[in-house]
Amino acid sequence: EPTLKETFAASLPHKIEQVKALRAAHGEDKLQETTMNMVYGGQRGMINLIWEGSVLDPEEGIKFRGYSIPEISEKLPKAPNSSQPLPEGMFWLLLTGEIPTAAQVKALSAELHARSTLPEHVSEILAHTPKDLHPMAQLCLAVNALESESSFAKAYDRGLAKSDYWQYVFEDSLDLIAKLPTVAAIIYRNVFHDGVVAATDANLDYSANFSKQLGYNSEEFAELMRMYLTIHTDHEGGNVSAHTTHLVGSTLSSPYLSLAAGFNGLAGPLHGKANQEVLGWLLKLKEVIGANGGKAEVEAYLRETLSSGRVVPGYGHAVLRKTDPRYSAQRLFAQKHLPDFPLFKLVSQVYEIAPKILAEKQKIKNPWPNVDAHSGVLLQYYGLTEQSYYTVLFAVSRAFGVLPQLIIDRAYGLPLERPKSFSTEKLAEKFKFK
Ligand code: FAM
Repeated sequence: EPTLKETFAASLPHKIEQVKALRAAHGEDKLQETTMNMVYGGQRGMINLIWEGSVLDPEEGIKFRGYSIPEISEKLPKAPNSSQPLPEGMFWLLLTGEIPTAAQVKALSAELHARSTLPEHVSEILAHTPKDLHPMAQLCLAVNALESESSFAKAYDRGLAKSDYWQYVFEDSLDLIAKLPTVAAIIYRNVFHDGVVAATDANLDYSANFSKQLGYNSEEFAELMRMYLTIHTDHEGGNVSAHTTHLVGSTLSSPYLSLAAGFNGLAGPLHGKANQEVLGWLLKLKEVIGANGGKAEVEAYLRETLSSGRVVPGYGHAVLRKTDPRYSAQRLFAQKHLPDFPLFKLVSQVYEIAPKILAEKQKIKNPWPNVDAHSGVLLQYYGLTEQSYYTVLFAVSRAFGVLPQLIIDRAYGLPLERPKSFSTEKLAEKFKFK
């Protein structure tokens, strides 16, 4: 059976032709009208990126190459005795648009395992990093330091034809995904435990090995990781981590530097750090309402958050207009594995109450929960209680979603990204506004 690289390479000529033909037929047609509010409003709703892996429907949620989350859970290959999809298969799907066979995914897992060794200087940097430096800042340092391994940067320096860029970006992407769990586990074990990272096993899948490296050996935790790493991969191109990786990559910075830039964006509380914020917010809620808290207390706590000018973390979305299917997937997991866990019950209680309260505020466009409203509670159940670490797990998964597009960007020969900006003065002049 063909490897991932062979499968992608075989599909490429047709894809490139398709793009060419589409542009020849409609290249000068208008896509939409843009308004000044879009420019001042963080470009909401403005179509300005190509992203092949997924498209987000405001009502239906994310579709990965046309497949919904329940569909990928059913169709993607699984580890023995597992009911969760393997993120390795998700990477294959996002890059090629095809569902891989079980044997293809097994071979990819083995290839990632073979590429997972870290250069010594990266472990050394992490060993000398202060423990109170946020784990996401440590991750960004380490991924930048991995630049030493970039085959793309080296080949580019030697002189590389544009048509060959993608092959090196592919190699770097696989290396990066392979090395990230070890980097992430070192950070976790250094900051919160004894600094010792368990050895991996070439026969295990990526998530099972990552779980072991973090120090969690149960099969159920590996199941959680398989789901977690699959559903956090990709969410269209416009979110900050995806957009940033793509933008920086357009300068022909290596995949290492591009992904590190994306991770810097993921670290923000309105993006990936919302999962940490949610946990803090929930634990505070638990403390405030005590053992006998009911609906009225949860409602009061929500109103207090809003009236103090803060956001309710884990709720709302820039594009989605209903419950995030990534939230629903995690809820199903919780209903199966931890139905009686008090923090899960609290999450469910907030789900019953928060949308109504948020909907009262007309400015909030989406009162429903997003992916981050649920993930922390699942980790808490299995003992991974260190909230400041949560975004690092998100980041490991996000690499599986943004690197396929980086490979595609170079394979399509997409140019340097350089939108046009205006000053307020210039805009006023355009509308003859005084
Ligand atoms: N709580 C309170 N206010 C909220 C809110 C929430 N959960 N969601 C939106 N708003 C406010 C928002 O702050 C804005 O207020 P101002 O006009 O005063 O600035 C107003 O409602 C309109 O915002 P919007 O158009 O509904 O949403 P945006 O597209 O501007 O922002 C989010 C989207 C996700 C940044 C926003 O909903 C939010 O801050 N949510 C809480 C943080 C969070 O959960 N982020 C994670 C998002 C997740 F999907 C991810 O990236 N991992």
